[in-house]
Amino acid sequence: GKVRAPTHIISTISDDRGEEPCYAGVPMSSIVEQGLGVGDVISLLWFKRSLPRYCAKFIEICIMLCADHGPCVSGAHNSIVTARAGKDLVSSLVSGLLTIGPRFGGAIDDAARYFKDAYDRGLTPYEFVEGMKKKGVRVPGIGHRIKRGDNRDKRVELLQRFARSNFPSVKYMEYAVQVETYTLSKANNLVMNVDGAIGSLFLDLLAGSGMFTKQEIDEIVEIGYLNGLFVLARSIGLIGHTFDQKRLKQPLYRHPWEDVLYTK
Ligand code: Q5B
Repeated sequence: GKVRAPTHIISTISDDRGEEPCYAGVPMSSIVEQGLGVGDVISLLWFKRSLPRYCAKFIEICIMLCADHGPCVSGAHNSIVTARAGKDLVSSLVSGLLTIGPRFGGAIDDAARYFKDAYDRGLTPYEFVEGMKKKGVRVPGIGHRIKRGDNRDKRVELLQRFARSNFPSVKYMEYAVQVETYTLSKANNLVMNVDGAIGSLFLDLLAGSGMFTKQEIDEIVEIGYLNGLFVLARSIGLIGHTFDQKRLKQPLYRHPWEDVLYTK
């Protein structure tokens, strides 16, 4: 019979060999004709399945709410400085993206990992937070440079409100809220941030939608899909900041001497 040479690449999410590209088996024309959105496209390309409309809508809300947070945050600052150094769009974009990590925007996966582990093991918020302190690990998804107990992050409220009205269960989010109540009793800056809200709510989406097995959920959390939401969303803002600087014909950035503490 015919012998197939072993392939060098295995791909399971998309196929462009037919008349039109398919995402997880769904032809592009069908995506457009059904009026699907970017949340549905992410469902197909990242999770390899069509998710219920409320899940796709939740993904879209995450993307919209994380698209930008002004020029002063790490990512936008880097993109602005790079654009002002005369670099191209891709260089300016990636220099901003490279700041996304455990402190800035890239705490979603760890928030999901730690909240899931603590909730599934039945830890009280006190046991969880104090256990993290003993290990010298900051609680991912908690804390913000400008948000406070009396000036909460509106994005967190909006995500929680959507989930409370649309998700079958919000048990991980409620646990994260209890953790926040405890951390706020320690310091006013230890609010739940957008990474913590998305991390805990995505656990609820995965567990409550009935679309994923327990093994699949563990794999998604272990691989770390969720920082991808912030990376994708913030790219919109970083591209905007790059265009803004170029439109404004801003000169090369140089940080003022007065704002540096020169010391020996
Ligand atoms: N402490 C976010 O810190 C920040 C603690 C904590 C226990 C914590 C910090 C943190 C975890 C990572 C995380 C996502 C670095 C943040 C984002 C997107 C953004 C950004 C924007 C956007 C802020 C003061 C005291 C110290 C610390 C203690 C702080 N956090 N203890 N668990 N999580 N969080 N990142 O204000 O005793 O004095 O030594 O790492 O979730 O990135 O808008 O700006 O859309 O762009 O610099 O929203 O919370 O506070 O470092 O001076 O700490 O609080 O140990 O205690 P800060 P620090 P002590 S959302």
